[in-house]
Amino acid sequence: MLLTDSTTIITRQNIQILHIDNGFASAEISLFGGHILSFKPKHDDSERLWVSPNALFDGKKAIRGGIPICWPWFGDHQSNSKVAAHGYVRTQTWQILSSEETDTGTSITLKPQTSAGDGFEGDAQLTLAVHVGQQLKIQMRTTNLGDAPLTYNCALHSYFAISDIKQCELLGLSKQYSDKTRGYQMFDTPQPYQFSEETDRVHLEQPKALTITDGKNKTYVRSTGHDSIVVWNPWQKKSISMGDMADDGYLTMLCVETAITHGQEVKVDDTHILEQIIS
Ligand code: TA6
Repeated sequence: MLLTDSTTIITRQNIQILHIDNGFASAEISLFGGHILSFKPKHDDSERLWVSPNALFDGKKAIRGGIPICWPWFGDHQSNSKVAAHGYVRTQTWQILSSEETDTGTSITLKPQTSAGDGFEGDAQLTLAVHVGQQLKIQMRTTNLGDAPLTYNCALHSYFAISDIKQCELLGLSKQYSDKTRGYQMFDTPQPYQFSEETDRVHLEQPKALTITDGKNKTYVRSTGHDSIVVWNPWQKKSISMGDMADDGYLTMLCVETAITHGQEVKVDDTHILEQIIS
């Protein structure tokens, strides 16, 4: 296996995890799902990502927390109720394509076992490029290998660690959003953007920079290649209903997802890149 000096393999239940520890940060990437589980910059040693204490590491169910890779669709499939929500790559075992130490950190590229699957007609290759440095830079690269344009949706479904959702504020969104909890009706983004109930929103704007503040810490989220930002907190009732979430799990997490939810076309031989940078 291609490993660098700062990378080791650890095992958690049935899953192999890349543990990266360099001069800038430590991080963990599960080979199940190509799923980043942890990012802790050395300058403040503060974990940016949230993983449920009840998450399953059985190699079957998507891990609750970290950064699930939703591809080649987001949410429920538009026409096929038999296929899993958020696509089929977050429950595959991925393989390392390359790893490299650079003067700004550790770069790892991975790909799923297959980019083909029920529910997607495109002939594409998905690769994930992760750079662990002072910032965590994640790129989902979708290359069209076919002989016709393809269209897909996706998300870096990032779960951020916060001290208390009731003290949390999200800065940087200002336009309208579609509210899944209210029949996908459109509403204006609240100012200040605070949380007091189940929140499941697709913001139809492409902010380059967002800030999550909880009164103690600030997490910065920068995005490119997206058409929307998804914001999700299940709140208490849904947390209780989820077996891989503690009843009060909603209190210390917030999903801010860099996403394509309205169809991204990729021309033949082209590559679309969805990028999220966390600091
Ligand atoms: O990103 C928000 C969302 O689509 C919610 O509707 C909720 O389903 C969440 O993703 C988690 O989905 P999962 O399939 O990981 O339980």
